[in-house]
Amino acid sequence: MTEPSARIVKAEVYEVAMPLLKTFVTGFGDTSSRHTVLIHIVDDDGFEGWGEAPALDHPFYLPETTSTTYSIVVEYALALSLQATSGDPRDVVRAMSPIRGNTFARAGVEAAYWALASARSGQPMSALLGGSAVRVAVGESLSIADSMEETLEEVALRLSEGYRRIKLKIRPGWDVNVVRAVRERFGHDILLQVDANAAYTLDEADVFHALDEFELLCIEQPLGYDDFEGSQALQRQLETAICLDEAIRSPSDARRALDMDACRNINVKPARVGGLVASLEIHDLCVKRGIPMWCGGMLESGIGRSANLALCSLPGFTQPADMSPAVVLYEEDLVDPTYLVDPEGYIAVPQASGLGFNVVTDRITARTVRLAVLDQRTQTMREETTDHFRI
Ligand code: OSB
Ligand code: MG
Repeated sequence: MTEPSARIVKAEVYEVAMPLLKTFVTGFGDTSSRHTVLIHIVDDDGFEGWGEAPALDHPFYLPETTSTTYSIVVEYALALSLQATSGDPRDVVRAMSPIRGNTFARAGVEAAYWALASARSGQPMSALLGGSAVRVAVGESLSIADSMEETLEEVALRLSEGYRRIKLKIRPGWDVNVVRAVRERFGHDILLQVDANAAYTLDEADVFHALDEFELLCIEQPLGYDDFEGSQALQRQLETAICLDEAIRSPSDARRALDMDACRNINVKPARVGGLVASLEIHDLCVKRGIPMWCGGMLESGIGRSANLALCSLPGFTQPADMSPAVVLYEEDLVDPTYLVDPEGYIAVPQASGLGFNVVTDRITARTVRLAVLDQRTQTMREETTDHFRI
């Protein structure tokens, strides 16, 4: 086994355009343009790590955007990571801890160090995190469609492809009707849940009382993105577990939500909660308290999905993950071969060390709209590309 630390001699931060095959429509609005942030580090033994900081372009899901994330990574997170006492990801987390919020930026940098640590140790990332599952059950997160028929067709398609759970995005006017239609067509044997993306207020609790009759796995983020008290009041009125997504942005948020019974299910997205170390903390908390948990997604490329897959190999991840493959979302992935859902509805956890996927640097270069690189002499980041065009 190679020593866990070496000096970082190359660091790059990319903003990359990833055109979606179709607009992602949710309770927070439409996502038609998608740019993501990639972090690439190389050490003096030639080992490398890739990480993704998958904030959305706009501030409608959470405050962070692609631009703010890129800036925080370039101006603060990478610089702090370089001051870590070792390349151990836990030291890197500590070094970046002065940064408040900006969870996506910290998570992306941290992920690159996990991939690097995995490459150096020769062990898969899942094993470094303490996971052992070799495959992950996957569900589809269905965008709000133009018609009910379109939704029913897509549910039928995904079920026939093996997906193990369906998540319907809902918003006022597209909620009880779509859940009823799916239950009527596909029955009660399929695992079904909804995600409101914070589109309702407590005044609209009637909708959730109606949804309570449909044996849903959970109702994800029904109320405001930071409304713990509202969620607690609503959870008291419902049989169905409320799952919090947007509201949980740190392990302490998770503890607070569970202590006050604001939710009985948690969607863990490493990027949203501030990284893999934070995700492990939430995992352990949920296991201790018997709270069901699953891994959400941020429409990551294969680079970001790799870290999510490694995390999902831990035993607490008992419900199917949001992990639609890149072929469903994008023209092409940034890794090749890309990850796919098998006929039983599982994605294989990469068993190779490092990222576990082959990164296609030509595709990244072709899609780059901004790039900053580390100047070794001054230990500062230098902007290489300044044409801020948007594809
Ligand atoms: O609320 O879970 C969400 C994607 C972007 C932003 C928010 C959400 C989502 C998804 C996950 O639904 C879809 C995926 O990554 O496959
Ligand atoms: Mg969600």
